Amino acid sequence: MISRTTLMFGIIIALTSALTGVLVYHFTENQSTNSNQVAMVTQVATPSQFQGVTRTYYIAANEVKWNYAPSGMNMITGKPLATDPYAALYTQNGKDRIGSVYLKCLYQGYTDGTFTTLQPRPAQWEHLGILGPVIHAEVGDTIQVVFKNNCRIPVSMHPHGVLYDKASEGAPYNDGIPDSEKPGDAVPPGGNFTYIWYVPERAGPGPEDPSSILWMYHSHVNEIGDPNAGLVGPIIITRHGEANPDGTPKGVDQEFVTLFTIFNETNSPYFPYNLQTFTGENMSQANTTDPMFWESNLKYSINGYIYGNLPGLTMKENTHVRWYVAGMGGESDIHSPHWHGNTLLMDDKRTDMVELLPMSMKVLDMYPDNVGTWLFHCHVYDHMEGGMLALYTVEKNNETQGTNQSSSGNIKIGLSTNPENPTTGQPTQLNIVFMDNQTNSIEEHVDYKVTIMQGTTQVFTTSLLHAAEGSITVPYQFQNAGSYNVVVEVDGIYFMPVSDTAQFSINVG
Ligand SMILES: [Cu+2]
Repeated sequence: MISRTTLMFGIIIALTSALTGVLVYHFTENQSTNSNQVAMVTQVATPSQFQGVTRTYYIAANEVKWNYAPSGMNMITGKPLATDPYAALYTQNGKDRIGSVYLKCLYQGYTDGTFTTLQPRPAQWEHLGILGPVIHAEVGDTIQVVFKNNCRIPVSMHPHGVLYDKASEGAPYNDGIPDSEKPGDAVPPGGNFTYIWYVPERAGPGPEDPSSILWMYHSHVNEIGDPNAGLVGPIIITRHGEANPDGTPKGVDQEFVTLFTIFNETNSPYFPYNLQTFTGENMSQANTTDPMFWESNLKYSINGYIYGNLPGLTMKENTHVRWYVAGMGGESDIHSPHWHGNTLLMDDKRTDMVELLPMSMKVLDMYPDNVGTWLFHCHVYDHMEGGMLALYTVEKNNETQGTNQSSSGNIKIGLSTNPENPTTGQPTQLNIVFMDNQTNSIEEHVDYKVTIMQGTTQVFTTSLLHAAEGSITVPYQFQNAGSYNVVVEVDGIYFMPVSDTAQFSINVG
């Protein structure tokens, strides 16, 4: 009998040899114009085979008063920060302390190039906190960032991973190209620039990666000062053919991006301003050579929040949750994010923690099965003391009422609906997840069929379909109120015949 691994290996070899003939790059001339009125003709490699869409993002660097602990509470202990001896050092304002509020320069999204209306941040991205907007793209796309600098310092946008030419690299150094040809390297206060980044195959997931991967962008004019001012954000690239229209990966119910970094406010270009503004009129008590003063300006943060103040890490049980985690900073920035309560898969291996070095970018998949509010924190002792802690919540998925009638016990099938309580006349999404019954990990390459019954009447059925990623979404609009049965029949796993059936009852209001 052919093993699953052998079979998969054969498929990968077949796919690889099929693809190698396809990946031909050619050089085209691209006219990129920036609003500093410098028209440039640049030579960049663009993939000829993937002609995706151009995704335009409007992003400005804005000066923002940022509060690392807006609740005033240590949400992990439930006590006020002021009464917590460790937390008070990092959060309490006084004659000799800045406290928890600092002026920073942050990337913020806008609705258009007039930069008058901030792009509202939807609830599922509230957790981004201090990070700039997520830039989503699919392999084959082009990313265009219309950028404006509203800060008092020169800044840039330097991306990791994606393909750029010298004009769009956003990092000044002695590379033999005159500065006049690289206006994106340092956008002056009040200036603007349009960055063009390409997304060829080599900017997307590798063969062993999940369907989407993380890159970061950050300002690179003052390479240490700018990120400490807060200029950092995420890029998510989805494999060609595996993206939703908005660039997010198909079959992933929710994405979370978390950056673990110790913001060193004494290295921020705004430090003199913050010292003067927040420590009182004459700063007479602030001893900048005192090690404790220096320590008080280190913010052991996750997305710019400390001591459990990070909001919005909320998800439903038995859904496909993708975590992107990154590190940034100096030699103290060795972080080990640890999730209590649930486990994750990374590189097909099971874990509940991940190792981060400065600018590590990692992707983990979680299928939360454990309802509750759980700790999510860096496992380095002194980072915990400094407040590198958050909470995440797994909510009960009321619609997961599955009675798995699997005959062979090969596969576990989960169902949830969106909205949670379907009503007639409103489109409903049935989210179905296939899991391996033994390992509780995602089951890939499932052949399945979905049927919806009302009583003995079949009201909907699909043909035999294939789920490569182990989770699928079936849209359906219920016509009548009442009780329905959703029947999921599995016909094959990894191209081998398997027979399993699961039934779920749904009440439609
Ligand atoms: Cu840490």
